[in-house]
Amino acid sequence: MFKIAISKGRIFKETLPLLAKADIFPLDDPERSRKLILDTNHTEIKLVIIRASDVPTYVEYGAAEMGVAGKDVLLEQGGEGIYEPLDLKIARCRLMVAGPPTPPLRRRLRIATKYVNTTQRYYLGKGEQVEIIKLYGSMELAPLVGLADRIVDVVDTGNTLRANGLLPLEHIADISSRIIVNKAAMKMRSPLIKKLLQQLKIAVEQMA
Ligand code: PRT
Ligand code: MG
Repeated sequence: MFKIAISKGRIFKETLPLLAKADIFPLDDPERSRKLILDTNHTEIKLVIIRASDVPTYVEYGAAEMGVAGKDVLLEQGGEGIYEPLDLKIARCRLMVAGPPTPPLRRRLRIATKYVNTTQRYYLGKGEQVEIIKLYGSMELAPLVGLADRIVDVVDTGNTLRANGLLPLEHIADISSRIIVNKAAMKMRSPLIKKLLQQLKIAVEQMA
């Protein structure tokens, strides 16, 4: 069996046309089905449907040979023990510092984010001491209720920031989704992986 780990939602939707160009078609729709392992038109290839932030873990441990993960998730988790051979250029967004137009409440900035490690690294690089508060979602709320002065989150259209009276302040990184591959699988399943990567690379170039 060859498992490709992928999250449902935007990454799944945007990966589907690329997989199609590599002649991989899932036989179920993860938005409708409750199945976590989806069959494809190739009996040996399955799609494993998991949380976006769990994809690198499955691939690192070899529970999936390949995966699709946002660069934001890879930056946060270190991306150690896995290869990152191809940028799919999908699910693009920017990792940003955002906050209200008003000056911060505290002298030492308090930052709410689910990207704790990336935020730590970013402010260390700037030589700025900050306090980081770990949240699991809806970061935009934190400055509105005085929990934090700033947030670090991914921004696409900026509509969510605007709707909550927040401004994008600093750009940390451009984000897109990457193909990741288990290191042992890269050797053991090399012919299949090479073929898939070649087909996906052509698909990405055609989409550009
Ligand atoms: O939802 P869950 O907690 O399971 O995980 P997740 O939120 O990480 O998964 P998902 O599917 O929402 O996102 C998967 C990946 O998509 C992320 O890891 C990013 O690499 C990428 N991506 C691209 C985004 C966005 N664009 C994006 N806009 N992920 C999240 N958002 C959020 C953003 O934070 C904001 O709150 O969507 C909201 C709307 O964005 P605006 O700027 O268009 O209003
Ligand atoms: Mg989400």
